[in-house]
Amino acid sequence: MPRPPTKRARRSETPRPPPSVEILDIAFRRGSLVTPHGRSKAERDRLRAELKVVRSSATVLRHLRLESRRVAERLRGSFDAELVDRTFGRGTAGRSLARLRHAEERIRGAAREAERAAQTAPDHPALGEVVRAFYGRLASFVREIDPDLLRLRKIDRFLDVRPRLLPAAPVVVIAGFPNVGKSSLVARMSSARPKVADYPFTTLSIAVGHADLGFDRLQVVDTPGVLGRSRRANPAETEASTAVERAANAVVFVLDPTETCGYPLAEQEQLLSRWKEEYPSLPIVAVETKADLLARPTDRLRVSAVTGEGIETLREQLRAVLPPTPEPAAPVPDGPVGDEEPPTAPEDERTPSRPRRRSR
Ligand SMILES: Nc1nc2c(ncn2[C@@H]2O[C@H](COP(=O)(O)OP(=O)(O)OP(=O)(O)O)[C@@H](O)[C@H]2O)c(=O)[nH]1
Ligand SMILES: [Mg+2]
Repeated sequence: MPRPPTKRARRSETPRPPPSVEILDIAFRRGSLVTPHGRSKAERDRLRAELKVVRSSATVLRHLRLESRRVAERLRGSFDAELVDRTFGRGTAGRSLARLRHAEERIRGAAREAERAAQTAPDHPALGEVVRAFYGRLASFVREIDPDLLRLRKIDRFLDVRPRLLPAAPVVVIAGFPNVGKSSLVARMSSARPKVADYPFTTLSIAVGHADLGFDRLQVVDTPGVLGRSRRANPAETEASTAVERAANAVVFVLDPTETCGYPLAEQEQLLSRWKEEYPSLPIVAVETKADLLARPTDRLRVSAVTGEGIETLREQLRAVLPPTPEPAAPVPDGPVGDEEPPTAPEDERTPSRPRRRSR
């Protein structure tokens, strides 16, 4: 006998009503719960009509603010704003937020008109007509922005699972070919514990760890391996390049001279040269990793995520190229990766000297 569908399956089969249905339902319910006090019946009728307008519009306005507030806050951070632009289309989130604001203004205007109409309505039926007409306008204003509410909810869910970068602490992005040892280095340098494995494309999205640089709380961003071939960027690469262009104060470019990663050193060097050309104002510290496996003479800093060789020198080199944090840094949390408060500081309070990609 076929099993009855589970609760979760039943829930996913039932399509959720559009946001406007939920919001209006609550608003009309709150409107119907008014109990006016007045000396005469006529006075109570008028007051009831006015309260219905006031309560229902205030409920809708509160819900619209709740729907937009979190996204609007996160979009103040340049990294999140750019990531959302690249993922959902440039300006999409901003346009939806603007349409919500416009709807709010129209609702306020309609509520003011309805309140005035209720004050001069001659009798009970006329008051009923005022409330009916207002409810109709309110419903159409909210229904019109259903696509925007759905889009903002989607963006909110997307941002919820993205690592957050604090605007005030410097950011170092760890980059290089796949499988060279980026995540191992991030784990050695910071609080992040990314997955490390002996095959390429282990890391599929950026992750943020924290390190104490002595004077500073440093955000260390692990990225998926970049091959440097010109092709359409996948979501992981979009995230990584957004982190470099919008958040990085420096890059640690990891080269694997042992070539156990599976990519020739010459190819890795070519990518490094391209990065230097593309980000001329960004300090790029090139390191050769897996120093425990190969002792080859080099002018670059040799590091090993296994023995810790070169890690302290790398920290010193980063200290030298990073701008100091303007305010005393908060203590480094022990929590999971990317669990910080959303960035809320305005653009001009952010750590200075973000690089800009050279226009091609
Ligand atoms: N001996 C040695 N092995 C290392 C070192 N660093 C990384 N490895 C090994 O190299 C392999 C790849 O390491 P990851 O840190 O996952 O490399 P990744 O660059 O993050 O790889 P992707 O996320 O796939 O791009 C793993 O098997 C690591 O154990 C090192 O310093 N010494
Ligand atoms: Mg990795």
